[in-house]
Amino acid sequence: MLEIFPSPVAVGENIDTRLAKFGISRRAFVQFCATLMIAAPYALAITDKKTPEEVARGLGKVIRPPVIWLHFQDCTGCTESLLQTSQPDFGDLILNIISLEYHETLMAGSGHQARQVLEEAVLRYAGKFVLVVEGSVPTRDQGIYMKTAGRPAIEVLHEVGAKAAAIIAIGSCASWGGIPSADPDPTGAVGVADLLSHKAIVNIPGCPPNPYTLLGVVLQFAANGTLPELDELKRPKFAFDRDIHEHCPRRAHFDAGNFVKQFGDEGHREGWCLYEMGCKGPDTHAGCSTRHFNEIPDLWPIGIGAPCIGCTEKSIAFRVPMFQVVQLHTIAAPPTSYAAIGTTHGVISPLATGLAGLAVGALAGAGYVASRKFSTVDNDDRPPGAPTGPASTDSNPKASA
Ligand code: FSX
Ligand code: SF4
Ligand code: F3S
Repeated sequence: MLEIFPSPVAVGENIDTRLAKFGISRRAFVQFCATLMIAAPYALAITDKKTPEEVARGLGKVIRPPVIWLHFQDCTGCTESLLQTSQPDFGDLILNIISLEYHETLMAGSGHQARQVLEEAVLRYAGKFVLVVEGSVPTRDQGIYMKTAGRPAIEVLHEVGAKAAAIIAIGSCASWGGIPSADPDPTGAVGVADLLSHKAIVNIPGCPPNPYTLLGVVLQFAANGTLPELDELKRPKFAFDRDIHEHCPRRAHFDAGNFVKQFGDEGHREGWCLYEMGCKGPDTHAGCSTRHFNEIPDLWPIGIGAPCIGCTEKSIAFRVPMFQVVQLHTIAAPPTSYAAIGTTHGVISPLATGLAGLAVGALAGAGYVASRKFSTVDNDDRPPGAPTGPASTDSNPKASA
């Protein structure tokens, strides 16, 4: 962890007091902590506890962190993914765990009234609040593309950002431009880190990102004044240290050479690998394959049959064509030999021998698939019925179709 803040934020009431005041059940909070423990393992680092009840006891003592949330060029999907949880209590819970002082989409006020709320919050919590930025910032033509309360977005960001203790860029737009920065990038859209490089910034990319990653970072900061360890793109390692392909439920089909060729074909209906449809999973770091959205099993792009577009990668989403096949840089072929299978009693039954024969047959098949998968041989050269393999180049006829 990066020890960048001398002491935890210490303003306002703690989470337990707040939840009791608003009648939020202990059960809902414990359930929420259980989800958090899986999605953002930082919680264990904060409280050093092992069960959801223990984590809830530890987090309950944390002072609610003041958060100011600014919107720039975005679709509001980041906010939606935070609040549209499948458990009705969770939306309320989130708004009570953090102290959301200003949020343009959720607040009732507007115009001068809203502007005043922002100014007062910045003043009251100067040097203590977490600034969450959603959306990219237009930099072209003196900011004529976006103004709030008559002032260019870039000015507002500089003014509020200067007083923040830490800044979290939520979503790919705030991290490095996202959709608004796609070619031809009419507004000169950039991410927060491009404008406030001297500040402590955490990028949580994704379009939208996983909301539990945000909560994990905010609560860690509130609990002990630290930010999680980051990778070279300023993403928390706890959420972005693995690629999608590593834990993808369709990985067995990739290894076996079973690829969807067209949306709606038999392979697609059977849940085969989407690599040949342009899936960027092998080049994309994110936890989507193990931490699904809104607590609904299989609710993530590949889970519903869409290829990963690499939305958490600066150089992929909105840069590389959606159906272009990625080069395989780090994926090794399946092993050519396997550990011997023995029975626990040291006796090999005729049934086991039969199964072993089947397994060897299957492995020989897999070996054949592996050897074909990385070859440059055209699919037409393969024996009838043989599975196809990943492309050896990054060109895909679908991309130009
Ligand atoms: Fe961007 Fe957030 Fe994509 Fe949308 O607003 S990261 S367009 S999901 O929601 O900023
Ligand atoms: Fe999953 Fe995509 Fe990898 Fe196929 S290529 S196993 S769909 S991540
Ligand atoms: Fe984005 Fe790919 Fe996950 S498109 S949401 S990183 S599966």
